[in-house]
Amino acid sequence: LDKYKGIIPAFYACYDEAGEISPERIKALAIHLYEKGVQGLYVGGSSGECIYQNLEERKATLKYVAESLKGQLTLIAHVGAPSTKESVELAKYAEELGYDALSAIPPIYFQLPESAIEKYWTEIMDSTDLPFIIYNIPQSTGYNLSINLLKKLLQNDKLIGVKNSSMPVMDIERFKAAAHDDFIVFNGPDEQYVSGRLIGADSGIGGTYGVMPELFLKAEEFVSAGDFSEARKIQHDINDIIMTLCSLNGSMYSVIKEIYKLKGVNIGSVRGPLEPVSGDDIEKVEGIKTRIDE
Ligand code: HMN
Repeated sequence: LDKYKGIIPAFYACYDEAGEISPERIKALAIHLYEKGVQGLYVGGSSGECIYQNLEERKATLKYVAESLKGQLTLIAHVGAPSTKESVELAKYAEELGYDALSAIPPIYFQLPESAIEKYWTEIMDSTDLPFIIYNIPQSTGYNLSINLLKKLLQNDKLIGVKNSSMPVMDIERFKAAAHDDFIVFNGPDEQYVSGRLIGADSGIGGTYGVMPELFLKAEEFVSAGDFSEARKIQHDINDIIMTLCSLNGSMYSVIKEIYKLKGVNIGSVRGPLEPVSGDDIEKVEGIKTRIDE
């Protein structure tokens, strides 16, 4: 399970100037991240704008990332979609492409009973031979993974971990405690990477790792070495940067895409209703990039 340990950036949606999926840009971003020395990629999740893309677009993204990096990095495919049918179709496609693992949010829009959520994740798990990682992000989905459901789902050997994006770091500890020793919990909120690791997260999947991989790799190095005071200093720098990213007009994803652009990796902008960076704030992105480079 070592292949899931380390810094795993969430892959961003890559569009051309007309806002359509760009194979060239997908490949360029994949190679760029590979060269930074990260452990793997989480493809087609929140930062991948999954809920704003149709099935063909999501398949194309999975395909071009796999073509660029299969066998070189750990590739996790997020396949959560509005219906079970679509999620299963994506899961099967990811397996054909050679992905290492699958992951999915719970069902969205309708507030379904836990029995329906259990069935949804189980049907995805049963549809392929790949290991599965639950994506828990209650602030967006309205459902917070219960220990009760986690224990039920753990009877299925395919379930190998949870990517936990809830804000209480304590949830990481509770999920670890409820599961077996090999169960992997991925830290979700980048603002809490160091604390997440300290309370038991084995690894991290994050949306801001890609624009500042050096900082997260360094933080991980200090955590692994038990040097918490140095790890905390890096977390402080990371959080200053994230707070600035979030203070500009436009969605955080669009700010991150502007930073990628300044780094020479143009992956286009965001798809509506997400908002692009607007007005004078475009100039402030340069300052954030400088701060990252320091
Ligand atoms: C994904 O699925 O794209 C990411 O793995 C999600 C990840 O947890 C990010 N959350 C969201 O984008 C909602 C965080 O890494 C986030 O980018 C970071 O904590 C900054 O707020």
